Amino acid sequence: MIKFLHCADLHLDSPFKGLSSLPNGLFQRLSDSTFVSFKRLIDLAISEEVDFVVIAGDLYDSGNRSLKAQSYLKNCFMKLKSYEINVYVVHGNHDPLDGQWVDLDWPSNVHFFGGNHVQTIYFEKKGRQVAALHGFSYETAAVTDDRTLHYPDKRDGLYHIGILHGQADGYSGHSRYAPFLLSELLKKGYDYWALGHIHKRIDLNIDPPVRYSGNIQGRHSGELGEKGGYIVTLNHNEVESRFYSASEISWQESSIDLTEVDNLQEVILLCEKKINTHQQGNKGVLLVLKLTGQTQLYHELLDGTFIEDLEEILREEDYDSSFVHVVSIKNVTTPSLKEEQSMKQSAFFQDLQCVLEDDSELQQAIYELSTHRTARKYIELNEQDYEEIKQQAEHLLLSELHKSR
Ligand SMILES: [Mn+2]
Repeated sequence: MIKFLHCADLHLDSPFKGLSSLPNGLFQRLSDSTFVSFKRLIDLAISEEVDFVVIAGDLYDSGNRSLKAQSYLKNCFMKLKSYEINVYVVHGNHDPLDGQWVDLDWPSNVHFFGGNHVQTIYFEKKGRQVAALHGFSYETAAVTDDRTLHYPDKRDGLYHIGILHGQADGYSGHSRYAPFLLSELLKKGYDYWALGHIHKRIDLNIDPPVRYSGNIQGRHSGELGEKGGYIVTLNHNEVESRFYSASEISWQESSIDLTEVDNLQEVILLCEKKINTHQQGNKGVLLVLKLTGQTQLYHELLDGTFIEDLEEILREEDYDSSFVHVVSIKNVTTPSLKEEQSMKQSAFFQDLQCVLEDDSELQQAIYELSTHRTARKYIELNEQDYEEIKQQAEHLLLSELHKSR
């Protein structure tokens, strides 16, 4: 039997760009959150008495691994060493081997997979080989070829674990690094595939598990929910695994339907109620609220001042223990039926619908952004993002139309 922790995409020392306007105490807690989350996982590995820890890439957020992140990691690994727990690491597209960084000496329980080719490292228990771990690190950020070919087949009675930082076929929205087909992974006959790269928990296959553990701390409103790692036990042909949440602060999204609501006072109450349902233990929550529904309040909400004031009213003061902080309130309400009918007759509205239905218009509008050298590095737009841009543009234009009537 072997027991291990599978985690990935630590992105230690993420700068949380674009969130620096959050209140001071909160931003500080967010800045520390990747570290706190990883420490929880290390403590979990120790209390669960695992044999080893597998980290499937992107330990650091940037190619020039920050010294702070490196020494933190080293301390964590040394702690694991004192419990005789090994660590197996591959580097991903965010922390490839060709970056520039201060080279630290790592404790002997830590094994880094090399670049360029798939390497096999054996895990021994009481002097006997019990498991084979296969993997590779990104030698440069741009590993875009399928490397599954180079993973050897399982041909013995050991437990075999594949570690791969890459993009499963059919999952859009992430850059195509080290793409692979699930069917190719299954052919290897391994007992477990520890995947990294996609920041979401996904089981591509149940038995044997082929799994993305997701990242360990959500970094923006696109990375919703609890984040953490899996404790996995392999016992002959049996697999048992359990997800443990470790994230210090979770991103959440919630909708409030205003269809039946006819005054702004009630909107405030509904928001406060919603916020209360998101309180949890001693964790922090960053909440995006969405106002939805066909409502007679549509007009009053169009003038953004109420929403701005509402955001202000709902703000917390204290970010020390548990909190729910409303990051933003998105107004996606639509006008009541009667209103909508009269709107639909306007020529402006009809033009707007034509533009929205024509995808090339949107492509053209954001062409400059998506081809900008610097912007391209930070922005990866997926289908959902495109839909959201469209929705917001529609909303903005309609509110202009209303104001001018
Ligand atoms: Mn990543």
